[in-house]
Order: sequence, then C-alpha cells, then structure tokens
Amino acid sequence: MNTPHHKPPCRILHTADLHIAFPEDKACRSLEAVVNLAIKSRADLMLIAGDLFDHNRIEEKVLEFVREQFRRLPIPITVLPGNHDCLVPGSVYSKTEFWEDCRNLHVFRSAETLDLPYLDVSIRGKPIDTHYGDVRPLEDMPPVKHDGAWNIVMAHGYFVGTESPLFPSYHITEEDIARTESDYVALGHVPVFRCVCDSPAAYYSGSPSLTGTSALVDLDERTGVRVTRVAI
Ligand SMILES: [Mn+2]
Repeated sequence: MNTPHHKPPCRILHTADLHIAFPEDKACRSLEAVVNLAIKSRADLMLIAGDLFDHNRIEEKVLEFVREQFRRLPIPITVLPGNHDCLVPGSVYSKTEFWEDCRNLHVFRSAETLDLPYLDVSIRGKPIDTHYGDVRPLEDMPPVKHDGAWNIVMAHGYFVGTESPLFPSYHITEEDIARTESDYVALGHVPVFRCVCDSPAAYYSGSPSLTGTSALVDLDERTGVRVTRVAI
C-alpha cells in the first residue's frame, strides 16, 4: 500500500533578466539586493531564469563579483542560460572550473533534471544554446519523475497566449506549460512580473533592475503555491 508522500514547505526566490554588463552597472547592485532579499526572506533556493548577463563578453572582474555574491548565499542557486547569455562555445558559462568553484551553484548545461533531495525538490531546465531564434524553450524537456518531490521547471522565452505572437521566437505556449506537470514554472525573458498560468503556476519574475522586485514562491502542501512580488 502506498503511503502518502509528505514534503516540507519550500520558499523560492525567483529572479531573471538582470542583464549584468559592466562593473559599475546598476544591475550589479540589483544582484546584491536580490541576494540580500533571499537571505532576509530565508529562501531555501534561488532560481535565475535566464539573462543573468547581458552578453557573453563579460570581463573577469564582473564574473568575480557575481561569484562573490553567490557565495554569500548559503542555499542552492540555479542559473539557466538565456538568449543574451546563451550557452555557446566561449560563452560566459564556458569557464566551467570558475563556476564549479562556487559549490552551491548549478548552471543548466543541457536539458536536465537537478534533484535536491534534502529540500524534496526537483528542478528541470533547458538552456538556450544557440544565437538563432527558432528555439522552443519547453520542448524536449526531461520527463517528470512522479516521485512526490516539488516539481519546478525553469524556462527562458516568450509566452504566447491566444493572440498572435509579436515576436517570431522562443515561444512558450499554455500547452507547453501544462505538459510540464510541474508545481511551478519559473519564467524569464519578459522583464515585468506577470502570471501567465494559474495551474500549474507559471510566472515571470520581472527584471529586478527594471522593476525593483523579485518573486517569492511559497510551496506548501496545506496552502498550495503562493507567489508574491517583493521589493528588493
Ligand atoms: Mn531574454
């Protein structure tokens, strides 16, 4: 007989689209503020759903700053390469040893599943790995495991509702989101906070540099999924 699987509540800091470009960039201050918020709000996990960097030619000093910020945060951090910081040869994430030195960080390098058993969380993500726009961010994702863990999906792209799409690429449809069978879909690419689907909950966190906010996601078996927009 199957016993019901009870999992602990989980609080996630979801951000995206920081677009860090240069050392004195306002976006560097935003990252610092987002990390502070994650500490203050006692988040269990931080998700960066694409375009952490504005491009792939970021100087060493800035990369070092970003890694130092990540090291301040004693929780798992997952980064999904977006269209601006896409995972191509010579990309900002190609320096694998540099990023692997940051033990709490996971960069999605293929369509893969990251299991965090001590949080009872499973995260799936597929990085953007081309400069060409004909990419479907939620296509060819690893299948859901049905192992009872909280099920998170990260995607960087453009949600297409019933209206005809304004842009030709990176389309994410309602069917794509439903097919994930997840508890929460953390979206990036659109820089404003927005709910695109209630079940499963799918939100754009918005760009902290532009909106001054991030999304706090509370997963709780008793209350369900609650997403709050919080000032950084
Ligand atoms: Mn983008």
